[in-house]
Amino acid sequence: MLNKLIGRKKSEQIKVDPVLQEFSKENIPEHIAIIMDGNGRWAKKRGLPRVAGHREGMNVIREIVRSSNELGVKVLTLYAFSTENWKRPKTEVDFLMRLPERFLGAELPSLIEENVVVRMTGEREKLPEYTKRAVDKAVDGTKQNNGLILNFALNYGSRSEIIDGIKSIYHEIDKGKINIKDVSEAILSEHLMTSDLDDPDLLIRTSGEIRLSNFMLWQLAYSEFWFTDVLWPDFSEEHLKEAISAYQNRQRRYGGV
Ligand code: V07
Repeated sequence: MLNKLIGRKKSEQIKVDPVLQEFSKENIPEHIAIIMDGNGRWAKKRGLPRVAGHREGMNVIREIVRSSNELGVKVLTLYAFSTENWKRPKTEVDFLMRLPERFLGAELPSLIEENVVVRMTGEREKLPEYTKRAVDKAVDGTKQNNGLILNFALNYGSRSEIIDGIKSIYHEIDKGKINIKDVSEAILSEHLMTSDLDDPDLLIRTSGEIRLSNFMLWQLAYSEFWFTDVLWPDFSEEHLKEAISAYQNRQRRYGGV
C-alpha cells in the first residue's frame, strides 16, 4: 500500500513483516500459558524415537524463557506433563520424568542469574523422588528472585484440581471457616493450585490440535487462545511474538467497548 502510494518500483519496494509491524512492547500479556505439543510428531518426521523430540522440545524452552523475560512477561506457564501422560509407554514416561533434572542441571545457574522464579503446578506427591528433588532445588534456589515466574505444570490435570478445590472448600465449610452463602468464583480460585497467580491472558498451543486437553479449564475462562501448526521443537521467539501480536490486535479490536 505504502509502496504503491509513493510509487516505488517493484525492485525498490520495502517488505514489512506484518508481524514485526504490529508487534508492540506495550500491552504484553502478563501471563502466557503454553501447551507444548508436537514433540513426538517432530521426531517421527525425522525417523527418530519420540524421546528425541522431547529432548529437542526441552531445548526450545530456554529461548522462550529468555525472550518472555526480555519482553516483560510476568508469568510463563508451560504444560510439561499431564496426569493423563502416565498412560504412555513406561520407557517414555521414565525419560520424561528425568527431563526436569536434565533441564535444571543445565539451566538453573542461568535462571538464577536471569532473576527467574521457578514454580510448579501439579500433583507433586506422585512424582518420582529424583523429579521432586530437582524441582524442589530449583524452586528453593530461585525463591529470592523477583523476575519472570516460570511455572511448570507437571503431573497436572484441571478437573481433578477443581475437585480438590471443591473438597477443600467443603472442609472449610465443615469447620465453620466459610459460610456456604459466601462460596464464590473468587473462593474457588483461591482453592486451586494457581491461587497466587493471575489467570493466563494468552494460551498458546502448538502442533495444530485445537483443544484444551484438561489444561487450566477454570483459569482459561477469559483468555485469548492462539493455535499454530508449528511443532513445539520448531517454535521460536518469532512465533512467540506472532502470538503476542495476535493477542494485541484482538485487544485493540474488542477491548474498546
Ligand atoms: C518436558 C520438554 C518440553 C516439551 C514438552 C514435553 C517434554 C522441561 C521440563 C521441566 C519440568 C519441571 C521443571 C523443570 C523443567 C520438563 C517434563 C517434560 C516432564 F521444574 N521440559 N520438560 N518436564 N519436556
